[in-house]
Amino acid sequence: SVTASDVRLGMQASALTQAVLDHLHYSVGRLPSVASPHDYYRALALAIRDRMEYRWINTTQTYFDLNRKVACYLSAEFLMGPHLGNNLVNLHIEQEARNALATLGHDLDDILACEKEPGLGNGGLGRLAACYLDSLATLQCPAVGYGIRYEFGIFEQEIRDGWQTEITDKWLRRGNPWEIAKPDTFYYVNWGGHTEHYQDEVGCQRVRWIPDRMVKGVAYDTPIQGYGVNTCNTLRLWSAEAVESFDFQAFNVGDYYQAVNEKLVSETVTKVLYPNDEPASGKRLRLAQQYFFVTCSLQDMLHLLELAHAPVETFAERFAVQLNDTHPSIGVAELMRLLVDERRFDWDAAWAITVASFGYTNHTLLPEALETWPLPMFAELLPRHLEIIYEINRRFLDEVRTRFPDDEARVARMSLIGEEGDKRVRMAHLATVGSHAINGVAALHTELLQASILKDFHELWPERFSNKTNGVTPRRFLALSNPGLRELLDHTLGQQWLTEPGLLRKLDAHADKDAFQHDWYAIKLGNKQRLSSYIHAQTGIEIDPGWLFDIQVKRIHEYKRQHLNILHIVTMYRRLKENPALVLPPRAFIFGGKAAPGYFMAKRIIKLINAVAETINADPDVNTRMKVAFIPNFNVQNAHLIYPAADLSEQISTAGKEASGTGNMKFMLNGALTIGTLDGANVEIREEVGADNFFLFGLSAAEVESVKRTGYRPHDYVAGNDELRAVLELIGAGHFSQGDAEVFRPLVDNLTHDDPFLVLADYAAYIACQEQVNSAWQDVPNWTRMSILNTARSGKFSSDRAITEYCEDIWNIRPVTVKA
Ligand code: DL6
Repeated sequence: SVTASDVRLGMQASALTQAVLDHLHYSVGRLPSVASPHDYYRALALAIRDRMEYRWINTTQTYFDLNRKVACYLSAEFLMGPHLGNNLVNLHIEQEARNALATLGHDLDDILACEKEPGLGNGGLGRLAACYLDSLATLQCPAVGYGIRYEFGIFEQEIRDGWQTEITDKWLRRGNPWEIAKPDTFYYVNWGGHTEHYQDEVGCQRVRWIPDRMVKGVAYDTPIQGYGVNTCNTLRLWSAEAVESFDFQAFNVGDYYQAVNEKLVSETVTKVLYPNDEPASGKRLRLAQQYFFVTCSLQDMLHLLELAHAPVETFAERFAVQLNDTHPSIGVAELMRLLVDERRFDWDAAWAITVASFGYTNHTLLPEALETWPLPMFAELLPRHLEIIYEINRRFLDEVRTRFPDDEARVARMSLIGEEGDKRVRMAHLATVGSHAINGVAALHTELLQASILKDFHELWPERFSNKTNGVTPRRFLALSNPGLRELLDHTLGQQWLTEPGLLRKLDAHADKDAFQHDWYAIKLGNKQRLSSYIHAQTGIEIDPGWLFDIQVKRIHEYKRQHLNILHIVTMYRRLKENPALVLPPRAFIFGGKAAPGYFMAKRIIKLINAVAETINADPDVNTRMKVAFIPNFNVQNAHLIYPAADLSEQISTAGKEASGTGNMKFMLNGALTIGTLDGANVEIREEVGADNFFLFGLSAAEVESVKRTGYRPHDYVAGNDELRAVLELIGAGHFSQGDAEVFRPLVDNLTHDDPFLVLADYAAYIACQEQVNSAWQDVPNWTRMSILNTARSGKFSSDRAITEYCEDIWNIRPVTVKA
């Protein structure tokens, strides 16, 4: 029999069955006989949350009692993916949940499919933050993720007539069982107004900010369960609400509608996630969002210090505050304001605390993605912060002048205020100057960072720079999403590989064994069957699971070069049309990814993929040997089906442009071979797996720079390569667009006249490399062997390794055991 306490906490199937029935009754309010799968989803989610809540409270209590230093990961994006499946894995109760639901007449997989994932991120940067939270909890490290509870996350993508259309992501429409609203945990956030300088009672010059608008940031907490441990950390997301007193004021003077309007305006702050990949300037609301979540988070830390009766002077001993890109970098000025203006610290003491607390991770070198804010806009929204930034800059540039006398060009380059064109605040400089540790996200990226955009800073403070190569969590991206492979690994290695991914290396010894290869191949085939059914259901396209699955899923961007992939596809299409007897192993070219809504070229690339797909898939001359599919709405949920099904992972960005990539790691972990350039973490992937097990092509980052310096003329490549010319002509002439020669003209013209990402320069090498792929694929045992070696050597790319490095080198955070 199931006791009352079992209903909340029991891990056996019988207790879970009872817990689901209880929640169906008391929380969802539905009779089991009429409850929908979604009702069961909610009931099971609430039952699982109960089990985490117990660990969550213990964890919070343990950190508080022990006064341990906490990592505070500040990120404007957390792309968490569906929670339920992951929590079942981390609590080790998948099978029990499956049995419990079966007793109630439901299949766990159908129930998991009901979850609407919180898409509170654009891509790699937000998903990295989510992997890091998983690792922090699994490694039992005290940590909080701080971010924004967007009402609408990343848009949902539908493909209509081959074009991307954006649909509002109403992820909260049916509620969110994973979060707990904390209406009593809130902070005020001010905007606008002006500042006043005054002398305090002891004769010190002080500044007071007189804002003219105010909103409230309210906490919503989500538990983050570690794998196989009692640690359950917190993701705290802030939601904007109108301040009641403001409403009442208007109400009292009789303007009820103004009061309601005030409320609407206040709450727009957290309405919607901005797409990245668009020029990062000029978006006032975005700066407001950044300040909003950063001040709430810093005020929360100060409040926690107060609760612990710890002096503010110990801030940096209690909190390691990591800036996930420049989005939270206004935190540097805000902590100074909180300490100097509100806590009356003197400047130097406040600055020492600030720099000791912050670390900054850079995620991009692309100039258009580097955040700068026009001074007038900044001054209007955050007048006091602008004054603080001027003062930080004045002191910092004095230091630069002392170290590098008579070098005013250097001073101008390093200033926090950019003076080329309209004056702007350079957020990457603010983040760098305000942090004791600055890192890139892959070895090559860190090198380039130190040699390019932060070169002067690296010369000034070399000791502050380090590399932290990204990582991904093997719990979500293998155990949860590839259950077949998980079982084989558990059986071969024992379950410890999930927390000690170095153990995967032991697979090396099995890579040549026939029986093992046979099992491996069968699992991959099963995964391909699964994906094939999904693609059929989503697009109507039928793909034979026995074909080579060649997959490129990621944001659509010119630097990621989905169009290079398309040029290869069209090349093969032409060859097959011209020579029907050509021997070509059948291949499915699979794409997925969203384009920023305002990104003209990226949206045209999606249209091109779909147009080429339509022509090829309908052509009996070729469709027995090649097919093309674009999976709509790439997200974490369908990523679970995609990565495990790949034979070939396309990582073909222009060298020097992809900071790291993490999709490349997820594919590798699931046994895909990579075709790629020497870019981002590809370099390290190739080092780990060995050059023989990686398809390398293309210019290196140094060669890309040198080609650009000496004057790149894409037209020369067209003139020198008949096949390339024919491929571009075919696309340009409207062969894939029913004769419409206009639709792809901008793409073809851009490639032949400008080609900023050197697609044409790498074309020939890419085609040649794909021929190597074809011959390798035909040797099934050897391909399977290479696939096994990819998984075997992927251990380095676990987010546990990355987080351990952050904890040891930057944060000085140590694990804490939370008792049961
Ligand atoms: O570090 C996570 C991820 C990298 O793997 C990608 O290579 C990089 O493009 C991405 N960067 C961004 C930048 N967004 N902004 N700003 O998403 O970060």
